[in-house]
Amino acid sequence: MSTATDTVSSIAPARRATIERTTSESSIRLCLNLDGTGESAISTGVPFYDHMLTALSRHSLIDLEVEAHGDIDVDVHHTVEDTAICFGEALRQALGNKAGIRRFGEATVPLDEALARAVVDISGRPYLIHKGEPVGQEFHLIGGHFTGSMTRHAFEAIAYHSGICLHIDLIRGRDPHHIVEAQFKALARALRAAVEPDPRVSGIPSTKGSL
Ligand SMILES: [Mn+2]
Repeated sequence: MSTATDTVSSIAPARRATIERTTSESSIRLCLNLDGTGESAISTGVPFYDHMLTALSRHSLIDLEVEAHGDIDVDVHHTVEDTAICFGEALRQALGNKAGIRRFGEATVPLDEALARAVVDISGRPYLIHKGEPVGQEFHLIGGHFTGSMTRHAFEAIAYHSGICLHIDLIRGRDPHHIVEAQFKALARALRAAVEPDPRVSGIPSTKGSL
């Protein structure tokens, strides 16, 4: 029978984080709640990236607030990369010691003709494998402002700064917008599974005892 004390002690600390990061190229405030409902308020000054981060939040059920001001008059590069760095850092902080999580997540997501797969291991060891985009995807200016090459760069920043192992494969796709969005949605669904508490896991899900 559980007592009031047991109930209180069994409540895990809130899995939230707030990151504030300012450089000569960008100023970013990002708040994230792993146990959210997919609510977001995103403003990066890069409309297509706002669309991708909104999809990332909605389909991961990670609540996400982003207010980014960057030198997008130069190029979207710094703002996109730095926001991804903040997302990765927030993910790492919010996960804490990673006790009780599923750790692994995998999702294959279609968007019309595009199909993308993401596989995540919350391993504590940053790694990215990103394959399958058609030749020339990196040169598309999606929405007239989002360079296709930034898709991989954002995934790199997320993986390296959160300390997760991330494999993303574009299985097929033709439309540049669909190709990026399918990958962000696959990442979202894989992350949703990987960061989710697993009631059968006690402690840190690693034979090493730490992640
Ligand atoms: Mn860069």
